[in-house]
Amino acid sequence: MAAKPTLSNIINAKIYDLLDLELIKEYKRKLDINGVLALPNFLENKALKELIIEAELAASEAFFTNSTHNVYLTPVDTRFPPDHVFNKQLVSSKGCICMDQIPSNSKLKKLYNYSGFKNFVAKIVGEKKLYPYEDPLSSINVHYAGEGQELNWHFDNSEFAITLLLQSPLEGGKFEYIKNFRNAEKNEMNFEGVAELLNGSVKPETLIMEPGTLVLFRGRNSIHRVTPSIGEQGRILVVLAYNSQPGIALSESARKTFYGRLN
Ligand SMILES: O=C(O)CCC(=O)C(=O)O
Ligand SMILES: [Fe+2]
Repeated sequence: MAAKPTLSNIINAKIYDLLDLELIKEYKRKLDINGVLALPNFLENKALKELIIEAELAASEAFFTNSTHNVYLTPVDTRFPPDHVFNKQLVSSKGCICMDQIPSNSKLKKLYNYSGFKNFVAKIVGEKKLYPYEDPLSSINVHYAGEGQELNWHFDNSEFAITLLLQSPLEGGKFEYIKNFRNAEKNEMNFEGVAELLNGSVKPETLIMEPGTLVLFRGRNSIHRVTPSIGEQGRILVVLAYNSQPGIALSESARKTFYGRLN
């Protein structure tokens, strides 16, 4: 039997053995088939409670954006008419705090930097090694969605995303997605499908996740959104962002848009 990894005060070691290669193989298979892998109760319960308190303390420091974007997260393209689905503008609104606003002794930083966790994720997503972002902001973000705030339909730029849900709103705040809805590598944008989704004639799937769930998601070709939060309690979600190469910073324009600053 493989030795248990450390960090058992953060990761729920009763359920998750990060060194179990058979399990990792199964997770990889699930992620490849479904485009998404949800690992419930990944966070140890006390750590979850501590992280919620830590996130609530920092919430007043969050940078709130109300931005419009197309589903492809690209600028308007005048080769398409303004009412074309490529140029259709959607509104997203959420608050965000960055890596540099997270306390240095935070369990989020311990988890993010823990080689056992990085190796576990790397094997599941099929990368040799994972590296942090070069800029001081982008590696860990905490997202807040208060009453009425939402993250509208989009495809991610990054190939995979890792999130940890800390708190759900009483209603809403649901993660909806459709797997393999375009093919970015072949430059197939699926305008027809996207138009049908936006006019409501295609129904997405909903990913059920409880606080403490770790989600691995391939969002480049799977369109997704988070529905508006309803009720006084906001949604709090952590994004753990890695690169497959060292020395990569998030673009200045993206940092300006999402964080309101460059460093
Ligand atoms: O909040 C979520 O669950 C997903 C976040 C997301 O899609 C993103 O940051 O691109
Ligand atoms: Fe996304």
